[in-house]
Amino acid sequence: MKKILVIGSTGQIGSELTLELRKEFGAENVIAGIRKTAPSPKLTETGPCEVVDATDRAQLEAVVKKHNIDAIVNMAAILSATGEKDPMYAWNVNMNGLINVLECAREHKMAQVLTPSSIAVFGPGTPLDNTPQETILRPTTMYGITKVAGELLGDYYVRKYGLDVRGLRYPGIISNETLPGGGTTDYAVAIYYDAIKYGRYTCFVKEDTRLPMMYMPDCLKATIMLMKADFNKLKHHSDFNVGAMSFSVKELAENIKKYIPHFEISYEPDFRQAIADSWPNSIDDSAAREEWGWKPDYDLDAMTRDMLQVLGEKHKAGLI
Ligand code: AKB
Repeated sequence: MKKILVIGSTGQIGSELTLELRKEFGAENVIAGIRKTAPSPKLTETGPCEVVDATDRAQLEAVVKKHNIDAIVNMAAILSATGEKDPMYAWNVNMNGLINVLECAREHKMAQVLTPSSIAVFGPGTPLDNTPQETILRPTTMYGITKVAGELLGDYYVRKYGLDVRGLRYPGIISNETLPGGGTTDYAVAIYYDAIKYGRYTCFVKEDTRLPMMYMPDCLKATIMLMKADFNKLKHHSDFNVGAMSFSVKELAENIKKYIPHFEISYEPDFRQAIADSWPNSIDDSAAREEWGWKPDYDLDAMTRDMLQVLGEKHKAGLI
């Protein structure tokens, strides 16, 4: 890979992944694809930026030609909760954006496309504990439907055209740089911000809701490990389960209380409860471990200590 375009560079994962890829592959070789008119200086000052909306094929094509792009990381997606409010919007961005990326990569004979999937591919009927790599995929959200279709499309382009397409099923991702938006797992980020700012949090899912989660440094590590993995050693392509930790909201709140004893939590479940209930408690990521050596670094306690320290400093500095 010589020139990488990251679509969705201003999102929760995209914003940190773009900077990490610049360290890994050279700042001038990683083009931040942005949609916002005012992206953060961290993106604009550390390497090239271009306005790219993946649903606009002509615009994507122009950026690819201008920078001789030979790999695309497609981080643009409408997540589960926003997708339930506007299913056609989710379909348009997640499906039409992806097919444009795949077609563009095929026509330009690109070296690689990385397009993430999610635990949202699972649904009722999927085993909830240690959910296997190969299992029932019958999601009930539009986001999940687009992610299953995306996995199938990715594998189709590998088989039919020999295009190197890779993807991993992200669990809920927790980070302290850019806020997530429109996901069901967002509570696991918001709880830390509110613990620091107000000492209390009202959660939109019940206390016994348990989901697979991952801290951002592990998410970046997994994504880059998969991008660098030897294609010939991969038996799977677009659908790797990746795990790190799994906890209930109650366990998360208790862990935060260890460091902020006055922290209080209350519960007001909304429509996102049904989405969370349709997703696994924990997942089996042995295929990722076997095929490209996946191993996470962070557990719940290590993540909490880091989150509270970073957000505590940002709060003192008036940044949050
Ligand atoms: C969401 O909650 O929609 C996302 C996801 C699990 O893919 N964070």
